[in-house]
Amino acid sequence: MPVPRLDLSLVPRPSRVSPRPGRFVLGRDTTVRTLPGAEPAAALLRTLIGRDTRLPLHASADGRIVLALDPELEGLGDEGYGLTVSPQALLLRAAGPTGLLRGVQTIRQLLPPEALSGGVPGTDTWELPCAEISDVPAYPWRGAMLDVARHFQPVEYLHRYVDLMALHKLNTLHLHLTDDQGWRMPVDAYPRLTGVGARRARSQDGPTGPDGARFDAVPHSGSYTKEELRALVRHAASLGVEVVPEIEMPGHARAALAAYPELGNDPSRELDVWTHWGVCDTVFGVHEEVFDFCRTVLDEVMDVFPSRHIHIGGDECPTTEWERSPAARARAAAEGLPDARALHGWFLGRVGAHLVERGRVPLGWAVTGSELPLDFTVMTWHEPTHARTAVERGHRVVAAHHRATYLDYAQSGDPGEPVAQPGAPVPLRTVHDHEPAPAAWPEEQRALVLGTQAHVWTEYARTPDEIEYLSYPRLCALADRSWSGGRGDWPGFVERLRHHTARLDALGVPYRPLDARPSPAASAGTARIRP
Ligand code: TNX
Repeated sequence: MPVPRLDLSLVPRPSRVSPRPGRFVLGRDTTVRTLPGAEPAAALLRTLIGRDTRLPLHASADGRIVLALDPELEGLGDEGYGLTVSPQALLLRAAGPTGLLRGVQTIRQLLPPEALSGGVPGTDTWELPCAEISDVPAYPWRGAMLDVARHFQPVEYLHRYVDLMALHKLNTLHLHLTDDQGWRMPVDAYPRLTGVGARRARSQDGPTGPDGARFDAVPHSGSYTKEELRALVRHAASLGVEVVPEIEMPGHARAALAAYPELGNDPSRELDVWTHWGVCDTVFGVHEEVFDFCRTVLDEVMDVFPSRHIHIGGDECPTTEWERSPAARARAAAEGLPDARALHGWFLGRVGAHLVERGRVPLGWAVTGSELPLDFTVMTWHEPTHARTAVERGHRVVAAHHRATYLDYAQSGDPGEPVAQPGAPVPLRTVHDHEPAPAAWPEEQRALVLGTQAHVWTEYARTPDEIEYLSYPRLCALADRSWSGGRGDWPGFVERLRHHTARLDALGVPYRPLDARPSPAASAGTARIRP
């Protein structure tokens, strides 16, 4: 077990840590004093740290653990907090309730790693090193996107995914709920979306080769209930994580078209839920019925997900079908658009306006966002320079270009990597080096960058273990950099991560080992997903 070094072992790294002499001893008689407004943090402390240490952590007016809201810490924003650990007391303060939730995760990381595996039977005292910590995140958006459309994941796993995110102070789970290959959220007004769209007959097996694609013979299906999704939202909120749903349009919509062919460009065409990976040509039509559909679906989505942002996709939408369709071309002309290609931005703008009317912020994938109204927050996924182009125009941006944030690519060039999307690897260091808003940019442009997020697309990652292997430790790197901002220092991160992996071990995360050899010469199997 590595010896924890306070200054090195917290992930993400706090803004300021000063080690102090002594230890705070947590035992059966340790109680918690909760000041008004700190109740959610007290509940989380009891759930997480009570479970970790198997201690009761009862409430009392003279508790040695003190949780308090403190307006004096307003300068630390919604998520900042101050933590003072002395031999006599542990004092956690923040201006708002979310800051306290972040501080609870820091307390957890100050415990010995073995506590995270549910405690050691018979152990009823735990020591925390004394310290003074003042901590504030660099970016308000620190997220992870999980694609549950390509491969459905059980809702229990989404709870665990959120738990692990929260340990790393990540605050946004973006759920990719629909795509060509599956629709996972029930919509009362359109029951066939999950009735038909949640099941595909088979799946492409491996990358498309010179002879085309190969397929397995295994049907794949799954969808959530609204109650499961609401419970996920509540669980995430208790950890200070917001769940942002995504409903893809106008492309990546084949599962919806399989359920409701009348929403397509050619209403008489029957389509299956797509079994290939890649970019599908079939897209929504542009007749009014389609917009009624999108608005109705999004109303139900907003009812389940209270998030400020609602993602409506927008990526990889071939316009060939519209260009060939007399009805779509006529619609483009009637709307005064230059051509059928311009229907893409027009479509998203109309649907986005519906969200804006309801007080939400539309979020879309974008190359640079030039086709989208400025009230869209854009996720620039393509080139690193595109985030800058988008903020120059005035968009708010989640800067997440694929060469640094797509965790479906392999973590190394080792042919023994057990799971990966074809393409060049995205190594741990590249993720850590990603700076959403470089210091050299003008301040007003940097202010428009909300942050960044990682993306776990799941064409090739089928199981929770595979998802977790792709996610860790790269999500630690993204969390570290997006919390610490320009203060990212790679050697320091690696050093802290060497200690942090003991926490991942305790939590049973099948992460890629740090010393797995990065070169193609490495023998297959150095980086195994444990069963
Ligand atoms: C691009 S760019 C996609 C996904 C794929 C992913 C594979 C974007 C938002 N979409 O549909 O799953 O690449 O890496």
